[in-house]
Amino acid sequence: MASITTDTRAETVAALEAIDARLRWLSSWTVHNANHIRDKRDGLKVGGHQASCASMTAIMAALYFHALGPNDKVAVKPHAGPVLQAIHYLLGSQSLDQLQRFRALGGAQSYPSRTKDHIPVDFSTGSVGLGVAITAFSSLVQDFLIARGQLAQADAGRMIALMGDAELDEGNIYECLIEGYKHDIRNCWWVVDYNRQSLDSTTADRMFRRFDDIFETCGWRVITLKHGKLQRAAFARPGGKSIEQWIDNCPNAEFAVLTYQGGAAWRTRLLADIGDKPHVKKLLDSFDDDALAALMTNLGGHCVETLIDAFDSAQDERPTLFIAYTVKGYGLPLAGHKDNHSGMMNAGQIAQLRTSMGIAEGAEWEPYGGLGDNQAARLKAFVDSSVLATKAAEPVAPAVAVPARLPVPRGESQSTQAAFGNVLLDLAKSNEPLADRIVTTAPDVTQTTNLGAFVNQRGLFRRSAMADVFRAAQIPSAQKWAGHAAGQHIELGIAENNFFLALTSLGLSAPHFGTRLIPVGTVYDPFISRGLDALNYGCYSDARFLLVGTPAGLTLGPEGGAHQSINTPLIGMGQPNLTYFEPAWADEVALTMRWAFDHMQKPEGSSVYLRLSTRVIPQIERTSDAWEADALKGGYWIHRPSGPAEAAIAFCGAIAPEVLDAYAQLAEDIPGLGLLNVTSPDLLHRDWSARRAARWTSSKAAPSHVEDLLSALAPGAGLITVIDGSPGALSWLGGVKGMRVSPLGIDRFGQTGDLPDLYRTYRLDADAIIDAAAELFLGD
Ligand SMILES: Cc1ncc(C[n+]2csc(CCOP(=O)(O)OP(=O)(O)O)c2C)c(N)n1
Ligand SMILES: [Mg+2]
Repeated sequence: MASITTDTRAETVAALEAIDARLRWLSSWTVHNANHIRDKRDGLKVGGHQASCASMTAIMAALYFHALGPNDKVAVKPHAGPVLQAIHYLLGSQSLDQLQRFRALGGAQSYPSRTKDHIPVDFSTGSVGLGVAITAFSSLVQDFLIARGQLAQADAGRMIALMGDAELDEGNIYECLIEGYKHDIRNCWWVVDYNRQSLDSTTADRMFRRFDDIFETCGWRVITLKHGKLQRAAFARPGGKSIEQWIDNCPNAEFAVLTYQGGAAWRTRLLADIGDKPHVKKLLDSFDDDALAALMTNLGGHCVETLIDAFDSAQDERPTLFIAYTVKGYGLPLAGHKDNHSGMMNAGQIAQLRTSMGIAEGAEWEPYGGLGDNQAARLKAFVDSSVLATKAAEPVAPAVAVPARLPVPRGESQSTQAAFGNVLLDLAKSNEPLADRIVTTAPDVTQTTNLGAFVNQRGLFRRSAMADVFRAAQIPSAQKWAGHAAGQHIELGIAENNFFLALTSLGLSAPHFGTRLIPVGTVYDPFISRGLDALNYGCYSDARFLLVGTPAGLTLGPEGGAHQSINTPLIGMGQPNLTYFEPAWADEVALTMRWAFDHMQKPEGSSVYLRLSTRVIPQIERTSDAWEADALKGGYWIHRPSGPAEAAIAFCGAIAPEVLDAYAQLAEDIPGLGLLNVTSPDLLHRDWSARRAARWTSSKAAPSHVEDLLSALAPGAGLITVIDGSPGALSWLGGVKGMRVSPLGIDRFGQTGDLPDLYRTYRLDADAIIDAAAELFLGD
């Protein structure tokens, strides 16, 4: 790109300007069609953001058709989704039908979606801030793969975020900057559409110069594109300096008002403020009103030449923030109006825009409409010869073999958390190909979640080697913390949001980079909530990872209420693309981990969440493997109901000893009492709902697993459900066959205490279970 000739440059600029205009038109028309032309059946607003799109069309034209390399990946500002759709429409990789169904079922999505859109989308966006930060973590994942020889340095690309300026208000941006600095990330660009407007209003002037400091402190280069070429030329003329200073000092809101009002208003205001300065009046007189409006809004982010120069100047690896000044709604009658975020052009305004582009009525969807034949052919050739047009589709990475069984950690008494650590340790010591692909990560809880042994075996990942200073000084420690390029643990600071974004990036390594990684992340179960939106984002992106929430529930007794997770079972059940298991014993841990490693790799699979505990409990004796198949479907009978089969206890996880104790006491009085171990409330419920839905959607009538299980009980039997968490995770079992339920669980904040005290206080001990059974049979 450096050795571009003057002629080629002029042609490139002309082509990019023409694309900019086309993108502005097509994105506006796509939104207009969905809101004003397509049939509306429900009276609801369809929505879309013409002003947010127009703010970015020049940036996207310059990026996609000039700067983009073959391996670059881009996260597009959610509200500029229609511009991305329009780009692919010009390329011929998006259909008219999809555009016409923008925001309709099965059509182009409101915000770019990896899983739902029909065009290539590198990163989903929507929840502002997350789509930006994910690019930093994907740069890290790219470096991880390069360091391990799984990606050639020459195949590295840039991870690019096109962001709205309001995204700079999201705290996750700064958390990610700090983490990125620690890991020395590279090949990352963030381009801010700096229109100084958010949804509600114009943004604070006070932040004008602060972003530079913040990013530079974190090792980023900051390139500000404030003025376009027209403005720079005017500033160089007599009187121009005064105009430049006036623009630099103009408050955001006032700039926006004048932009909306147009040329005459600009002139009146400039003359009033600086008309008495030398040469200013003469300079202003040399522009008519339209030209003056064009000059005053010729900011860097709308000037193709300024944009390509900026992109061309940042060709090294250093992470770079481009602050591109823009006008929200640029080129549209909505420009600058503070209410323009959801504002839309009316029929007259869009017709005027169409006419101004020379597009005939009825030819609105013509990709190159309004251009002469030659010009259209030249522009199409330019688009077709872009790097983007030849970009390869995402690779399909081969699966990593998963051993038929993972050995069960030994020990008569164990916790599920320790068993998890030991399964990983066994793998780390093995020669299994799976072990080489596992990448562990944790938000500063590596040791306390039992990842330490794996890390000791496989090392910390660092692009440049990092000595274990304590070890070198011969100070005894169980942790060997040397970092090197072959390390398999990515150590993160405490910010849980970063943790989930890192898992997302790692979990997209197969489609992004062609190498499947098996990410395993541990977090204190209650702090899942801290990163919940990022977890949802990862699942929506269909990233694949194993999430381990541990310790969980009241078993964190002495830590107190803020550390005891209560509603995570409901998160596990409610989160799409995440399958939740809560094993009770070590053999269930090994079984579900093996299942997870397999399931995470299946096209129709998902991420998996294990909710574990540090509570050491006696292990169950098995006489065969017969329980395993049912356990992987969500539950199995430890004691199958027999005889009259009038009651059963259904439980989940580390509360098993209290349940077994109560069972032993109750079995004498309730003949045939069943004992159901629910390994996954989530799978049981999903399967049951799917079967109910199937009554209307298909002929599949096979009973769900939970129906099969509960059919072992007599009609009208009673169920006692027990979980160290929200009782709602199991109480629904009563609805499956219309049984009475006594649900036990936690629905109040926890408090400090030892387990006997807490189980008694929260009614989870054997006595409570026996009382619950009595209540079922004796009534109130
Ligand atoms: C986490 C989150 N909160 C709120 C919203 C709703 N929302 C959508 S866009 C927006 C403001 C966008 O402003 P900016 O990023 O500056 O984009 P612009 O449209 O100005 O280009 C808000 C608050 C959202 N999408 N995500
Ligand atoms: Mg904005």
